[in-house]
Amino acid sequence: MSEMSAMNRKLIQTLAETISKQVEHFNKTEVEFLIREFNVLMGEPTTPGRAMNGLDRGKFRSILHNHFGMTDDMIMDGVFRTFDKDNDGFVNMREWIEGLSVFLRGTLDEKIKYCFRVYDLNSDNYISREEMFHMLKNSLIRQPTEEDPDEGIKDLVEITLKKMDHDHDGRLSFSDFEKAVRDENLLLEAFGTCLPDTMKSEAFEKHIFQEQLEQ
Ligand SMILES: [Ca+2]
Ligand SMILES: [Ca+2]
Repeated sequence: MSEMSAMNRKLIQTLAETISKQVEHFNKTEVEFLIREFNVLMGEPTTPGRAMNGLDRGKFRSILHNHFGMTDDMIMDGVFRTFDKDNDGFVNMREWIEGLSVFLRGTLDEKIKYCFRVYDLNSDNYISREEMFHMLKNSLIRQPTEEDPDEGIKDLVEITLKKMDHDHDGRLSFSDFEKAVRDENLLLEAFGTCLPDTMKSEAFEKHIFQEQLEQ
């Protein structure tokens, strides 16, 4: 092993140690693997002291597409926005690990917060009628059964509001959304699939945690 990669190894272990203390659902070894995968995805080795922005929107979206079969642009942008907590247009290493902690292993509470952020397209803390309309239209577009699909979607928005808008102000606050999902868990992904199913999630974990171990 060269001196350089030994140094990287040490750096990654130190970093993993720190991050694993702050991330809910990964242990130190898992964080180490996630850092390695992040570096592979970045396409360049970690160099101490060198500023790294992180995964840009395009790279991040191709991961969602290739590993999790996501195709919906609006949802993929929402997932990107939710991972990119500091809103700098890049998912950095820490955001990657914190995001995956919820994405792959989150509790219901964490997933409710996550989905709400994905669906709140303009980040104003409410899911508006317009946002619901766009997302439902987007996710239903492959089923052209109605003569005027927009009318059908508007009806669906009203039905959804009736079910979820507990304080009747015509939009969903976080507490409306949270209450509705607690009563009926299926509403978690009411506006589009933004979490991986068990099979994809397991395959991704296997790819990160086992295949690397076998190398
Ligand atoms: Ca960021
Ligand atoms: Ca909003």
